[in-house]
Amino acid sequence: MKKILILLIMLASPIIFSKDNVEIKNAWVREMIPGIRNSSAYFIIYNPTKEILKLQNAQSAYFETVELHSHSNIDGIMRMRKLDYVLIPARGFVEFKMMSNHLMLFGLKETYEKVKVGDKIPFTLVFKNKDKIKFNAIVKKPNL
Ligand SMILES: [Cu+2]
Repeated sequence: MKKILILLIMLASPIIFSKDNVEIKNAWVREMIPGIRNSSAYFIIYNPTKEILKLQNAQSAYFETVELHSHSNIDGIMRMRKLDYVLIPARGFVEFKMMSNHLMLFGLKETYEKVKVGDKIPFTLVFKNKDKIKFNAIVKKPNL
């Protein structure tokens, strides 16, 4: 029983690093509503290095502007706030998820307005102390 429990904990642990590369997982973009050009993107970023990473910008060719945002509920009022940077702890991870940190996507470009569920949108993350990382995020309906 104890062995099974340990195995389950290992399987459930998101911090299993195979190599020394920063990894992006479970990246997705909230399905665009017709007529609305803004959306948000979510992912988990793993930092297996010994250094704290400073994420300070994000870009996508599909959108005019991408911002790092936080989301908080203060006295029942939902607020989003632009962040200047997000720190990814050494040998740790940060989850960008609904009602929390996210990439705010402004101004879907006309060229890409047919984007639909299942399509992939390219992103680039820009760090102060590391090379850029590119990844694709899949367009999904949110699980509300
Ligand atoms: Cu936002």
